[in-house]
Amino acid sequence: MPDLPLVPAPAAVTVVDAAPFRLDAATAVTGDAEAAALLRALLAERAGSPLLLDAAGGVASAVDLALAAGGAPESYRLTADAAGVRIEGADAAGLFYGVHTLVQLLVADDEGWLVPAVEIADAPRFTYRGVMLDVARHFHPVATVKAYIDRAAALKFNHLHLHLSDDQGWRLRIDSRPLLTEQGSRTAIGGEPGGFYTHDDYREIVAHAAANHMTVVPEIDMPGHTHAVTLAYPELSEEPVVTDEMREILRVYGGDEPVNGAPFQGLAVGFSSLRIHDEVTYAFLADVLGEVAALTPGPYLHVGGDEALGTPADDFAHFMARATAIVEGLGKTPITWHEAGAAAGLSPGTVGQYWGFRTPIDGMDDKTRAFVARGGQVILSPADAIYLDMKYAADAPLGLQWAGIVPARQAYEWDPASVVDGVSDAEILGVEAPLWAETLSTLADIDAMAFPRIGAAAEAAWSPPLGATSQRTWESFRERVGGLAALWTSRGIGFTRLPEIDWR
Ligand code: TNX
Repeated sequence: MPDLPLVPAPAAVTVVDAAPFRLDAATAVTGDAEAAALLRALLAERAGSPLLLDAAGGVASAVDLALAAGGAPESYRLTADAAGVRIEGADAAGLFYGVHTLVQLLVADDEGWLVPAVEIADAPRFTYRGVMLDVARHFHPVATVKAYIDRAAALKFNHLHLHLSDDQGWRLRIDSRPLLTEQGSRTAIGGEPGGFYTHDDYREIVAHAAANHMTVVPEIDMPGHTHAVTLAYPELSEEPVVTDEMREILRVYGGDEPVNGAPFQGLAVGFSSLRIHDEVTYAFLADVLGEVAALTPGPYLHVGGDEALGTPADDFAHFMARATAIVEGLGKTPITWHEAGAAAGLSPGTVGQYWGFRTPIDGMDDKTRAFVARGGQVILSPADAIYLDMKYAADAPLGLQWAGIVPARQAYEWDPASVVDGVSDAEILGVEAPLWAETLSTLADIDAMAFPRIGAAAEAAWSPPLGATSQRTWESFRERVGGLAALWTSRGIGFTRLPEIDWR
């Protein structure tokens, strides 16, 4: 019998040799009202019509949803047998995750819907489980972001990192610096239309995330990746530093060389920089970061720091030290990409996000350990495993391949504690799967790249280490994730039917 189609794999699952639970119009939901409403909505979506008790029918059985003190944060227990289903959540998030697990368990037979007899005890490995969406290279409207939140939350991700600014566009209205969006948001890669979020749009995203137990992590990427600023406040920017390598990328993928004051619609990275030794730059940071912090209830503010290729190392260090100090002064915890680990003077406690390979090269591991030495933790996003924009096959129509082709098995078979020596569970805040949007214009594009490999990232973030349970093997994963095809289809998710997966 195949493993139950649960992704991410729970900490402990016991299949009980007993009759299943039958769920139908005579099944009542009792207990926590919020979780009950979620369950009704998810079951109706799965079944195509309301599935649970309507007031007219008599009650034959129940799904009981309860908060129960004592478990680890976000944990839950689920038991099902012929008599009923009970989910106990340690907190509201745990109950939410238990409900999503129940929906994954649902199977159809000739007479209706069944839940196999099981006992599940589940809790996350890491507290930070993130997905990142790039809304700068291509702008993605609020509805798309909300849809991605729904998809990620169902896989037990609890942070949404929004990459809000880059060379190609500035995507969040800043009232104190209105030209950023008035001038800097109009276009996207390939001449496609741009866009930006108003404060109300952003609040709507934050609220939708919160309703799905997700925290928004806004990123303003600096000092590189800031060409869009030149459209609005040219006095803040250096002249572009364009290398032969960048010219080659522009030749292959299309796009003109960057010129300050003109929109950049190509794909090259690393040519732009804010002015490091000019105080107007730090007044700008105080305005922008102050406003972003005020709009953001979550504890983190990401200030980028990747690929500042034209910025001398000392200047880069000076800038990142000041940027992280500003974030600290706003009462938030700074996050930066791993390059900033090398910056002496970085604010202690800054979280480092590792985007190197499963096997580090070029001192990426030293830079990453430096965050820990300063009292910070690390988020792991190894590019050749969980960069969801990497092509899954050489002939994939979308995606990039600078970190190689990443089949689902490669996305799955790595362990967060084995990437950087000296960075294991205690030093790891969590795992995040970025989705860069150079080649992705629509929700259908996002789905096609993210699914199914997002499931592998979910397991790295939530489930026990590889091999620690019988489910944490590639063979089990390819069966379990394949068993989610019908659920994903009912939710409108346009996943890619990778031949590696055992789709059912
Ligand atoms: C690298 S990794 C980037 C992004 C690109 C991405 C494409 C990192 C922090 N920066 O600027 O969009 O590769 O995969």
